[in-house]
Amino acid sequence: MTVDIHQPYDDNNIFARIIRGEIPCKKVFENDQVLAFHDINPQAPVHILVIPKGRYVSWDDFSEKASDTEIAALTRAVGQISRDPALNNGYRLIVNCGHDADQLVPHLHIHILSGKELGAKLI
Ligand code: DGP
Repeated sequence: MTVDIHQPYDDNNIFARIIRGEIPCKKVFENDQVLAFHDINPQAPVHILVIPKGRYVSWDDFSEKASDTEIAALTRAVGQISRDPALNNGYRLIVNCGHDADQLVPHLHIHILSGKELGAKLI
């Protein structure tokens, strides 16, 4: 089921459970504010999900309610992960937000895709 941008945060969503360590993940980065791990269904040779540890359903929610510290932390984490030599040839960031973007997991996540020519752009 797709995410409704305005739905309340569900503490049992899959990424909340990954943050709590109840479900394993292949971790690539972690600090106090951010966790990053490999996507379970990779769409490219490199497919990493970067998530804030705070309770945010979507970009909509995060950009309105997150502190400047959380916003900076997420941005810096994406930058740090993306500077890995494996991504030196370029990468694409995708954030699906709400129903029309087919967001499936109701916890904000930034997709980092890399490791091949990624093909046609939507825009
Ligand atoms: P989106 O459509 O933007 O909501 O993408 C959700 C992504 O989450 C999708 O690419 C698959 C990934 N995903 C779903 N469940 C799990 C899981 O349990 N572990 C990991 N690592 N990724 C998951």
